[in-house]
Amino acid sequence: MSSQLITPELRHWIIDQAEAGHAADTVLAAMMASGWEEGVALDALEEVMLARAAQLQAGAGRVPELVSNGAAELWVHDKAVKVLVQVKSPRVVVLGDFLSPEECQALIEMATPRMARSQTVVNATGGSEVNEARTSQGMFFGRGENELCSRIEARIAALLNWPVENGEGIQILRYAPGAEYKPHFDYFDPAQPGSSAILKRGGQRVGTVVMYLNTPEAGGATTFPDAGLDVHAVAGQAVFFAYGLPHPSSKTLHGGAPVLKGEKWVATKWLREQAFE
Ligand code: PD2
Ligand code: ZN
Repeated sequence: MSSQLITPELRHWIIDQAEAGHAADTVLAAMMASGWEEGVALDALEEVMLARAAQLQAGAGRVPELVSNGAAELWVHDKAVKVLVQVKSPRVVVLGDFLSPEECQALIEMATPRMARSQTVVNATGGSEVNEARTSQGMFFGRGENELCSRIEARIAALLNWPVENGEGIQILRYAPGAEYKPHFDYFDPAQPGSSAILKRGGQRVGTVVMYLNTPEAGGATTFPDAGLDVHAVAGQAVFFAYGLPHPSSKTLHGGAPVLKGEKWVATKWLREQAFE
């Protein structure tokens, strides 16, 4: 079996079937019903499941992943969303029209009275504190706090085939001119003593969606130094990235570059391995 025949969509579909508890026979029958020749389908099944077993043994869990039919525009829950750029390693997807102009504006308006200097989680203790690496202001909505948050959460869940319950509440950040978020990883460093307390609630973070609520006049890109990638902040667009292992080898080091002119507003959604209650 040439792995070139196994598209990422097929690979995910096979893994999803297995994880949903369907027997190999049932999956094979479904593949044959959609036109696969038996021997080829069997080889593909075996190859995907062996690779998956090796991945799990290496400690990598399931991660959120774009549900795609390969089209440049996808219908996601309640909205047409554009797939603008995809990077395989690190896994990064840039999306267009992810939020409507009205949704961006409403998030900014609802967040404005609740903004305070951003804090970051202190991995050593599990607490949080103001951090010089993060000169933005921010607030958190509770998950499902209002109809708009629920709608966006459902859209993200559908986009990435990831349960709404495994998501943290949406965070809003505002960067004034000169403000930045220095490069960091979003996962919790398992080696830090404070991480075990954080991980009890929902497990590791495995994916991030940063949604841009406005277009700064200059600066403010989300940078991925290990991938040589800068994603410009454009109102309504979003960048999704996933990290199967909480390790720098995920190449998901990323930062918010200084805003040079105007301000920058983003909404961030972090996705956990398990239900975040
Ligand atoms: O605002 C950004 O571009 C940005 C960059 C890096 C946001 C985050 N990280 C985050 O919220 O984790
Ligand atoms: Zn981040």
